[in-house]
Amino acid sequence: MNTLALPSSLHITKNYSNGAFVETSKTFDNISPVTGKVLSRICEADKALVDATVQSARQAFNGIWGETTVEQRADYLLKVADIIERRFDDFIAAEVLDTGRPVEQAKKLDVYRGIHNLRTFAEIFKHEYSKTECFESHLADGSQLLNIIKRKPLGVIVSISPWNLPLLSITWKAAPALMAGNTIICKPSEETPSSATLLAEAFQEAGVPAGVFNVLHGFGRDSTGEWLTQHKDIDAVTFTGESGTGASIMKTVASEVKPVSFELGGKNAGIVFEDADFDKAVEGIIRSSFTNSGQVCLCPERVYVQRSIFDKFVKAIKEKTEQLQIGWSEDEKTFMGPLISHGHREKVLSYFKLAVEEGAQVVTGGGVPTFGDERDQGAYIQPTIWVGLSDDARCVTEEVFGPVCHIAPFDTEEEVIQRANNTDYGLAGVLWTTNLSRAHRVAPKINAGIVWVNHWFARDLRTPFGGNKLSGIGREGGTYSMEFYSEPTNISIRL
Ligand code: NAD
Ligand code: 6OD
Repeated sequence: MNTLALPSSLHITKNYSNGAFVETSKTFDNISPVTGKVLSRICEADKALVDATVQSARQAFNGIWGETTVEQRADYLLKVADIIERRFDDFIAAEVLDTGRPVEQAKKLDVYRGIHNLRTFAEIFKHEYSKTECFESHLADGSQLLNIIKRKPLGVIVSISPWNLPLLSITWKAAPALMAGNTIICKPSEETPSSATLLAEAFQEAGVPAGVFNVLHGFGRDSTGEWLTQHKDIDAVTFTGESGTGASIMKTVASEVKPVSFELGGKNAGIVFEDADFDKAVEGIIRSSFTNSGQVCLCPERVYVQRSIFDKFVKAIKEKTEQLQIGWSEDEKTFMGPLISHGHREKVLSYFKLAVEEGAQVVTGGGVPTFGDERDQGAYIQPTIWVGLSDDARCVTEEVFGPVCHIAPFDTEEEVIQRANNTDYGLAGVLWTTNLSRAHRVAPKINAGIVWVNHWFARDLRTPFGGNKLSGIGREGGTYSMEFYSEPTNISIRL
């Protein structure tokens, strides 16, 4: 059973605007995906609060935050990171109760990365942000110019984030945005509001000036998300979520030509060559397809296995998948919790049905587990493996965002590269091979923002992160984030 409890300040989860926690009259329920019970009530920001928050973020940008040095901003973020570390258990409770994920995952991935994002961007920007370029020009009349290129922040940033990795996503955006000197308004997903308000508590305790970091709760369309992105006085939008939502936000900001950074959906390919370390590849594909109940944009939902090892691979992955423990977050043996919501489970179950209609053979899973306790009111689902679908089946081309993978045989390197790239998405690829030349040859030919060889999801935060095609626009990470959250100005001086 889960014994974790939300900190009492989150029983009514408030917005954080202009340095104060704000209650609104309209609230919605935060539902546990483990038991279906109400965890807390969330205050939805109304239009007036959106306006007031944008105004205070603008004032802070033009005033107190605009006066800070990059070193002072780093000190603030490092204090916030220390506070998260001190309140580690509260952050774990918030993240685990909202999502139903295993506590072990929240410790090693979510809350760990929340802290690491703040510290890493503080350090990178301290070293990189104040670097200037200089060009000397010699004009025809014999005079000279000195051109100094300085970075400046964009202004008020709106960050809209999804429910799958809540604290990781919000800190991944807020840390570089603030380090560049912007102010930010974060709208977390309506499904996972708790860790965002807890983060606001950390910003308040760290003494970050009012208006610099804000959290507004609510939904997308006809609610906080849309009101924020439609607002005339914001300067840029950084968004993580579905490709379709990205397309709507792009239309919303088009008339004002606002810059966007988009991290969107994926339909990633995993490729297992016959020379792979077999056991590691089986474990690796299971981990990459089913971690977080398959709710990671980087999960491979399409797996191609070289024909000579195909049958053996399918047999082994079936056996191991059936041993995975699905259950309580606090049980150390739990590998997989529930999906985020009953609504999302309906969507994933509709793909289970569709796969069979499209001719799939279900290797394992395909249904809902039963427990005989209150978890039966949760949003649990079985990890599911299909074979036998054609490459153009909807289950092989559309993002399901659940614990699913389709496994298909392939014969040659050229063929599998072509099939892996035959997608509207371009986020990630995973290769399993012990042949170094093959790894070097194949990896750059996969049309994706990141290709992992013999591992998955380990990230160096200095590297670029993002996707091609329907998977996004732009790259963030290290100095790539600096490129989005600031712009160069040329100061041209006649000597
Ligand atoms: P979603 O697009 O439904 O929602 C994301 C956020 O957008 C939420 O906060 C939501 O309230 C808000 N929103 C929805 N409609 C809006 C609108 N019209 N205007 C403004 N805001 C709006 O996505 P989700 O279901 O929360 O997350 C799952 C999706 O996110 C998957 O497609 C996954 O692949 C993708 N994702 C991508 C990455 C990446 O780095 N590429 C990372 C995580 C998740
Ligand atoms: O690792 C990251 O920095 C990152 N943004 C991961 C996103 C995962 C998507 O589900």
